[in-house]
Amino acid sequence: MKMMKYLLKNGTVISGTERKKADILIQDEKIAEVGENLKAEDARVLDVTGKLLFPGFIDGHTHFDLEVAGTVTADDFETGTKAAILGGTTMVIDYASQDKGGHTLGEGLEKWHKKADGKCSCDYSFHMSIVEWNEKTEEEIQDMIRQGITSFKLYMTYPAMMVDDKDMYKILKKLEECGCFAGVHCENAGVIDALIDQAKKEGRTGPENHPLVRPDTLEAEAVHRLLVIAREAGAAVMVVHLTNRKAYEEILRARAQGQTVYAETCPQYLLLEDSVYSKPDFGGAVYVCAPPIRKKEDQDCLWEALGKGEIQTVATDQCSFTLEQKALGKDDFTKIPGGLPGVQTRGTLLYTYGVRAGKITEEQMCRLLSENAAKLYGVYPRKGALLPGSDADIVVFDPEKESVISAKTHAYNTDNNPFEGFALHGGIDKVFLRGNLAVEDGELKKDKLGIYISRGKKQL
Ligand code: DUC
Ligand code: ZN
Repeated sequence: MKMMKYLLKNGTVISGTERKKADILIQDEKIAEVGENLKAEDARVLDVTGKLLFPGFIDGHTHFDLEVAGTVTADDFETGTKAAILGGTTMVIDYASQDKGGHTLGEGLEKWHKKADGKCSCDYSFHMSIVEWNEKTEEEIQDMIRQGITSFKLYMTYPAMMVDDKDMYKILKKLEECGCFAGVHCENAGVIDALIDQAKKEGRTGPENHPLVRPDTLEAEAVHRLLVIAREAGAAVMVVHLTNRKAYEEILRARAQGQTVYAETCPQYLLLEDSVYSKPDFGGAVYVCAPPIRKKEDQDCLWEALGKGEIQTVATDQCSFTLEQKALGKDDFTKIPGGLPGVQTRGTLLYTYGVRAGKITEEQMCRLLSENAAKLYGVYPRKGALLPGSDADIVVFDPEKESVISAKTHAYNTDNNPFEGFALHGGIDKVFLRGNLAVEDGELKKDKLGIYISRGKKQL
């Protein structure tokens, strides 16, 4: 079917390095031209005066349709990617996983394709979580690369997923040899288990104990250990969902020694404080995620790091549950399924509390939400850029639109939102997905247009 041609007139085009007034001509799935005074008689002209035009946001960390603690996330690829595109995210990279017990990466990938295919309203790809390392897994890395998977995930916590230091070293080394890298969940599993045992012995069962058994020091220790192992392996590595100053300082220390270390953080670590875990009536359960939400001084540190360009991406770790699901841990906080929704409001929160607050610039926002992820995950400049030839994934952002986040109006399949009541100053006006006007006036006009994106090697 012939696609509509669009001409976006008089917008402000944002890249990672500049903002400029320009028109954008969209033809088929691609950006055909970017420049002043563009004309195209057969195009639908949209006046975007006063609007910011960002490359479609990329969320490099989501968990849709994932089994956690005996239940499955409330949002699957269908509802999750609808929420994503309504928030300006035109591509998600979800975590596929190998299963423990002699299973292959290939099986894991197939399982995730089945979960996602035909259901997505934004484009998608997968990272592959490696939970078991043997000769077969090692051989499969090249298969993964051939199938467009160039980034991997390793866990230093969670018994069903974690790898030990020996395998960590071997995996990081192999990935580096192949031009790939891993994002690593850094928390010290053993000491966390000991602190949980202690809490249980003392009869402490509520969600306020969650941050106490997963302190910042145990994240920092794992980051330190990871970076020592990565140094020995000569491998670049990424720390995902970085939450606190002590862990951040470990990254700076390793970088000062010449290591390549990428870092990701998430809005919940930038905007929420650990007092949320003490909300009455089991209210703290909504915020249970790992690593936990930290203190104000950690937020300040993360914002400062974003401003200095020391953190490369802001993703979400989207992993949503209903209150009923959270109540699985009513009598035992360790049974509360961990995770929060976030994929819909990453851009608007970062604009409101980052750009408007003077903590980051619009160009930095572009890098943090789109350009850096595109480069790291091997899809630049097809994604992450508004250049001739790029996919026409475009967020038309209204800097003056105001709203308030609420579970009553959000698109997630959940009845809770950790950012409930947060005022937004800046909102999504329109979203194009590969040349299709998918979101207009806050509504999804075209759904399930998302396709699997095969990725290349990193360029950052
Ligand atoms: N942390 C969570 O809270 N949920 C999903 C995975 C993770 O790392
Ligand atoms: Zn995660």
